[in-house]
Amino acid sequence: MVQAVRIQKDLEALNEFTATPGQGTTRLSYSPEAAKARPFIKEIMVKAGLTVREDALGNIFGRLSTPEIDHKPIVLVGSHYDSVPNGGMFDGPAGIMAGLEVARLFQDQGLVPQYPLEIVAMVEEEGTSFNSGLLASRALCGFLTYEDLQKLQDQNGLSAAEHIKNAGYHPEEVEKLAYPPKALKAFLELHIEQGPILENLKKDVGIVDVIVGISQLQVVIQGKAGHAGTTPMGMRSDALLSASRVIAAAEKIAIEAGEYCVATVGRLNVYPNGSNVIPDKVTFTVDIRSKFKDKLDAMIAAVKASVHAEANSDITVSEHLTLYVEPTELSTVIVNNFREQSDRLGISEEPMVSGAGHDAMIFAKVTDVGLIFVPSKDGISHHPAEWTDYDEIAKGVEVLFETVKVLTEAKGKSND
Ligand code: HGY
Ligand code: MN
Ligand code: MN
Repeated sequence: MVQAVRIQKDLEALNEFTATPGQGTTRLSYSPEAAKARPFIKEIMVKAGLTVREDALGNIFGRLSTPEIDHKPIVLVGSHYDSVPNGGMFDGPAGIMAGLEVARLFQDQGLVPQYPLEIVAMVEEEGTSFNSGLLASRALCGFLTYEDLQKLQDQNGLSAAEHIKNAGYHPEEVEKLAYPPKALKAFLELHIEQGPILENLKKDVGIVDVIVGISQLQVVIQGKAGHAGTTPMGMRSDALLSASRVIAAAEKIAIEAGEYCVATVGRLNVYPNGSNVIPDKVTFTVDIRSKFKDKLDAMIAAVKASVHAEANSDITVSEHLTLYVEPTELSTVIVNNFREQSDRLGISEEPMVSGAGHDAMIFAKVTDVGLIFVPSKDGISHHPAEWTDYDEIAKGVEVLFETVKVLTEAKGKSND
């Protein structure tokens, strides 16, 4: 029987590793908080009967297997342990602890998988560090190169590769991390919904069939600094004014694109950032998403056009995509299994589109993928008030556990 209290204990303990205690969870990849979290994650994986390894990026794997089945494709279950700044304690960790609880249930019930079961805690899903999320899953699925890590930069211009190296890991080995083709039988992720639907409909779990397409556009606008008092309005090349027109345009573009289309400017830096200095340079991100590929592409093109419309003899602009993942349909085999298990267990379920991006959308390019949501209180996420009751997580774990048993063709020790 799923034990919510074990999930609660692990989540509360992991949440101790935050740079902003009392102001939500801030655990960026390769931060001191992440470094403290790793031994804890490894320890609870070992206690759950798993064989633990860590890869060159700091992804942590717990494996339940036997020599007879070691060569067979893996059922991988997990999520990420990095966060957004001042985020919530469930976004990512709920999926890792769900996987761990499944492993403990195998241990409690003496279940022996006929396909290896791996629980994974992944780095850098959020993209907070280098404006390019889903980093671990892209590496594990073979879509990330060392060159990519050398090109991605943090806000101070330090490359992702240098960050990873400074944390004691090996970015130069990133291309060796990918699971070989067919090495995965399935990838399953439990995640908080991060929206209000399940709570409003009073449903226990969401079974995701589509994840919206997600993109991150990095924009740089270069103007000319000047004195705020002595420079006449007609003689300015104000980078922030240009950026503000692009930001307003992005909102209009998304509203006009209709349902399941969104655009967000969440990160913006102004240089030199003096209250009496005309902004010289502005860098900002535009997060553009849609359930429909054609609308996603059209919105990206329209936002890019609004950036270039700001260029003139005194203003230069540049933009490039740091992330682009098409809308992703998830495996009907696993969606149906989740539904069958939920119905059999008397757990109410709702078919859902995910407006949030997840590692699941990358794994869906190489294997069958299932994503199961549990409710978010008031639909809040990426915020300290993010909350999901542990009993609600436990219901999602019950469904996950049954599906993992099916996919691993688990047998009781008794009926060998
Ligand atoms: O941004 C997202 O959709 C996810 O929370 N990384
Ligand atoms: Mn997440
Ligand atoms: Mn998130």
